[in-house]
Amino acid sequence: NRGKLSFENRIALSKCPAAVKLFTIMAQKSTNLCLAADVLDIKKILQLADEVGPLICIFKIHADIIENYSDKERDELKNIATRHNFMIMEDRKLADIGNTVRMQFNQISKWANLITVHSIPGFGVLEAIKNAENFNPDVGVFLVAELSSENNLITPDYTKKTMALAEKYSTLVAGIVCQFPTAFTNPGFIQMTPGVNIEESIVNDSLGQQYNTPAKVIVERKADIAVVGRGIVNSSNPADIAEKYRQKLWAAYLSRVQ
Ligand code: BMP
Repeated sequence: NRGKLSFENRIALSKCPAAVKLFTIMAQKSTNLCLAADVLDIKKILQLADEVGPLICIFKIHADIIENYSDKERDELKNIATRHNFMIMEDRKLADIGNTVRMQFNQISKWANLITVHSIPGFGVLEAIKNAENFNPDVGVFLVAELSSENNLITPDYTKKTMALAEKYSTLVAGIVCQFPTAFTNPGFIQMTPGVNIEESIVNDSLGQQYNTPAKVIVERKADIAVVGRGIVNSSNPADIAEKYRQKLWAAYLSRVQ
């Protein structure tokens, strides 16, 4: 039962260096909160990273929505990540043939520690990344096995086959983006679950996103890391609300492992 094991005890069960680092950060900082910094303005992104940085394990971005994201800002974000000890995730959801993904992955690896990848193209996508000439073994993949959006096209069979790929490439795959504990059993993988809001009354947005509370995703759904975007970034005081999320998520984790 992977949900009962502590993050410390799962470090030795992972074959992926990025997962080892992430488990360690979570245990050291007492946080299983990933901030989805879906903001256009690079100044706001850097400010968020600095303010919320001490409270999170992952700072997740979509680099393609950021305006004026130059090398200078990439370096600045890296410096903030080092200072506050969090990992940078590019939520690119790579989904092309292996040869193309290899080139995309190499570029993104220059500044991100974790990169999301879709399993839809099949084994070639992970094979290409793993065998790239300049592959950086410290960079980890989060494979998307389920989505949070209503009526998405992923089937139970797709999730099962995604997990077979994750097992085959377990030195590269740090974790799984999914919604339900049934997606996988291996405690070496980290379950990351988006669609989280502290307000019980907020259950969806107008575009199919579905939300659950911190307690529900961590205890019932066995998420190790909860992804929170608008619940934090739309607030006038993101650091205050992020600390509320951190406390609730960490308390839910502690109640689960006991
Ligand atoms: P929000 O909390 O504002 O709904 O943001 C959720 C974040 O998680 C977004 O960055 C989105 O791209 C990501 N995400 C998701 O919502 N559902 C998934 O299944 C996978 C995701 O990466």
